[in-house]
Amino acid sequence: MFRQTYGQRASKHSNPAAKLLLDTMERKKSNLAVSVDVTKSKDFLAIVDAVGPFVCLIKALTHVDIIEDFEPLLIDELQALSSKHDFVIFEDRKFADIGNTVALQYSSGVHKIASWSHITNAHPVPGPSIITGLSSVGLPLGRGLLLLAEMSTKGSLATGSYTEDAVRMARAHRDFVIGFIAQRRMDGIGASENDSTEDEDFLVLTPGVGLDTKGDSMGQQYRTPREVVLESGCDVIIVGRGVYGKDYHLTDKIAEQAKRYREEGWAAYLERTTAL
Ligand code: S5P
Repeated sequence: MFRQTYGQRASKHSNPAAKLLLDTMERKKSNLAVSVDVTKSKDFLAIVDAVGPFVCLIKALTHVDIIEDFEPLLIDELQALSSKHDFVIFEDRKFADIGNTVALQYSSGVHKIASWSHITNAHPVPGPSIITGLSSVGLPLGRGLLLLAEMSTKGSLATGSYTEDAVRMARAHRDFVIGFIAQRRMDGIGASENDSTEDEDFLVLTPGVGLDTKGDSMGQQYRTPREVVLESGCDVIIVGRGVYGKDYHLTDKIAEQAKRYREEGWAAYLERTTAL
């Protein structure tokens, strides 16, 4: 799958959210996702509108509990921007509880995530029951789930056998688990001899991407789009502060940065798919 185009891969996926994301990437020639971690709805919508033309996906309202002035209308506005700019919505909720609880968190409450977010994610720490819980809500709606198999932070515990078990859990639920938040390609990881993995195609969405710095003061670590897409075989680069920095209000500057990351990410992808 490493060398196949996003479009070729889209046609082989049965999960509607995976198909939608791959088709959107091909159509918009973008493997850039922007993560919008700001606290005011107004800033959130202004950034989404500015980066919308350049992204395949918005990691939003990431994380919905950050927004101080949340009102259900914000979801309608996000959906309108998703239609206007043609991007997929991923709520980075990082579910991590028992199946029954996550099913309620996903379907209900103020945010009703399953009703508007094409993709969401979960920590594999509770075991396969977290997938059972989330898929009872998300699968009938055509949603997709990513498992956090690795993290970008210094000292992450999601390594080694934890990562392998996460991939095994995904392999057993391929109708709903479409891939991972991880730092490298995961196809075939943790597979036994009896597993047939040739047609395996997990999407890998990768945070911890920055062109100008190597990290922050709280353990975040950045790699370049080239390292992530070409050297590690990941599919989507997730960029937050590298795009919007501290200048929430300078939408021209934000759009320029999004364009820059999109170009870098796409060049790395083209090199990967055309290399001999
Ligand atoms: O391992 C991870 C997983 C995630 S989802 N590392 C991460 O940084 N993230 C998220 O990606 C994080 O919660 C934040 O929303 C985004 C990275 O933001 P940036 O500003 O550091 O690019």
